[in-house]
Amino acid sequence: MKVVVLDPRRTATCDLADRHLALAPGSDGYLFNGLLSYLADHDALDRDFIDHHCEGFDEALAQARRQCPDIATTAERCGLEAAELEWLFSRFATTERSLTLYSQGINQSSSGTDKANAIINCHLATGRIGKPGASPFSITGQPNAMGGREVGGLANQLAAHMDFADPDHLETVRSFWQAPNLAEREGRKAVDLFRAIETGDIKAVWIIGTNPAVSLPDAARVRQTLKQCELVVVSDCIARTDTTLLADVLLPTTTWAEKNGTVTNSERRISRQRSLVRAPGEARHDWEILCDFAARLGYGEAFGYRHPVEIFREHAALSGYRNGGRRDFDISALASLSETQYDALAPIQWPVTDRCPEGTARLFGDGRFFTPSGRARLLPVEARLPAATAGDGDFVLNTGRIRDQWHTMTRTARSPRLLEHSDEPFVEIHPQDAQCSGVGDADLVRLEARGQRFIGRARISDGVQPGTLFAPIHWNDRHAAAACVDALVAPVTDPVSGQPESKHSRVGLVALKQCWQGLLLSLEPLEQPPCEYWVRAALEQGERYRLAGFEPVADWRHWVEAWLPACEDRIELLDSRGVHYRAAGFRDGRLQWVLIAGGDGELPSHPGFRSNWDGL
Ligand SMILES: Nc1nc2c(c(=O)[nH]1)N[C@H]1C(S)=C(S)[C@@H](COP(=O)(O)OP(=O)(O)OC[C@H]3O[C@@H](n4cnc5c(=O)[nH]c(N)nc54)[C@H](O)[C@@H]3O)O[C@H]1N2
Ligand SMILES: Nc1nc2c(c(=O)[nH]1)N[C@H]1C(S)=C(S)[C@@H](COP(=O)(O)OP(=O)(O)OC[C@H]3O[C@@H](n4cnc5c(=O)[nH]c(N)nc54)[C@H](O)[C@@H]3O)O[C@H]1N2
Ligand SMILES: [Mo]
Repeated sequence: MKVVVLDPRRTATCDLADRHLALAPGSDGYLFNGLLSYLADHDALDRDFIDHHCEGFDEALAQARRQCPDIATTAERCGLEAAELEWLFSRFATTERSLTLYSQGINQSSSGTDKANAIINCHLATGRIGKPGASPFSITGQPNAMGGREVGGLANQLAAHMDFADPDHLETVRSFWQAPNLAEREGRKAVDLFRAIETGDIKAVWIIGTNPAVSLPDAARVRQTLKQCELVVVSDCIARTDTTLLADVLLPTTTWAEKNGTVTNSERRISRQRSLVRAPGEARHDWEILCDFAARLGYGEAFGYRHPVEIFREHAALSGYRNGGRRDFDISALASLSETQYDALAPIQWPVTDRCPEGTARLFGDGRFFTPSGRARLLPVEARLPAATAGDGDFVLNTGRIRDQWHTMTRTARSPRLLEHSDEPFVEIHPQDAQCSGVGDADLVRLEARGQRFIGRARISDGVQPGTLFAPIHWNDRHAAAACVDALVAPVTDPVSGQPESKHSRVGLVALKQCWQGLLLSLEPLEQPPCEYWVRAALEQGERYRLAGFEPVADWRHWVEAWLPACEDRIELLDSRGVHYRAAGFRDGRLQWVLIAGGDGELPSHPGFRSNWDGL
């Protein structure tokens, strides 16, 4: 197997790859249009498959040729060497078993659906879909992203993958649920939803299992909007998040390990999730809260479920209702599971119907697709660069994940072990840019855009391209002074999916020169530190802060007293210049906190202070 990574930036995945093509940010649409032209010119099409199982091929190819007729043009558009592309295209053309796996580098773009279509076009044109080792494969991110779609958890879909635009689908759902008032139009997608709260069109919002104050573009405005909204209800399993702090009503929920139900992964595999531990405190299951809410509205009878299996059976029945093989999502064979059978359900891939009660490992292998004609559609793609490539700021900011944190850190930041991988917000900067901007490795830097800022530690690396920066999405106001990267991201979205362009924001970069820095260990959780930079990390016992200030501290004792919990005893050291300060507080003869502060670069090196107090 050969592995090729298409990513503007060098990532850990490149360690296992044969080649990394560092294309220009956002240029993937051109690359796949170029590939389609190449396949047509090099006799690498599957004419038989195109003729019998596809529609729209000629238009798609004509458009690809208009934009990217040859390798030279495509290479130029993608910022790659012609030889690199020749290598990739000829491999693709001659390798029958080729997979294209893609995720947010494709989707999070103002033309994300076009890019996905450009990829799918190449696979359809070669008949490489639904065959062993040969398919386009969109990797959904959330463990249950697919499951969320099945139940209609997107604003632009009905339950069971049905479509608002199809009158038959509306009628199917209306009649199944005997719901004459069924919504008939798409709802508002995330970014539009917040716009509607801002204009007062929406006055009450219920946020369940997401942290938009951190993860949506224009995050500062999202926060402001939530503050203004008349009623904000938040259901979360963690008490203090940047979003729960803005709630009028906070509903504590259970989470993974406490829940009982099913989840579905990227390959359509439905798995039982069984609770391992009891719900703590007042926490309740999300489904129970929703049913209670429905009851208060007067719909108690329709929502009188007593166990998740009852909800699952109804969900399965809807998927098969008036389906007749026309809709892909069909698990009707599971509609009569008993509670015991549900508990024992082994992982199974949908469709699961009377015709295929064991599930379906592979879709589309027979060349039949879920369109009225049964043919797959190629779509002409007019490739575009990111909307934000033009605009203020010298740098294009790319954002994404790191290995050992999950999204807004509400759960993963509770683990000291996971924080050992990376315990600070950072910014990857190309050496040339670092030099021009006067940034040294491990200096603090500030990114600016939209009147907002992000402070992180510089990581100088030739893994990012000159003119581009990378910052992680994880840190936020719970964990650091100014590290919510989405405050810098513009709310530009894809017209079809509504997905924000989170990988290509224009930002400015400023080198910061700290006047002092410090390290603090505390047994008890603390209030926010009174300095310009801080980042908090959980320890096995207590917490550790890294601190920095850009102004000298005139009186360390006063600074400490204003912030740290009062202690009956304290030890202090201050050098004659008033630069190095060490202090420790004791209560009941026990060490409560230790502070080591000093001039830049004069702190003890970190290892002894990593995850426990042993270093002391
Ligand atoms: N550890 C960890 N794992 C996770 C998550 C997590 O929070 N933590 N989240 C999960 C979720 S919900 C998701 S959606 C997935 C996301 O999984 P991925 O999509 O793999 O993750 P990202 O880090 O968002 O971005 C992927 C890559 O896209 C690249 N990229 C940026 N711009 C472009 C471009 O124009 N073209 C191309 N080809 N690439 C580009 C970035 O440099 C980055 O390396 O991860 C899932 N897995
Ligand atoms: N700039 C930039 N922004 C991005 C991205 C990016 O790459 N770049 N990626 C985007 C992507 S792909 C994603 S998926 C989002 C993720 O963004 P979010 O979904 O906002 O992030 P999470 O931290 O996963 O938020 C989940 C919340 O639900 C809570 N929770 C966990 N389990 C349960 C439960 O069972 N019930 C309830 N009610 N609550 C629960 C958690 O404590 C947490 O507060 O971020 C998006 N934002
Ligand atoms: Mo995601």
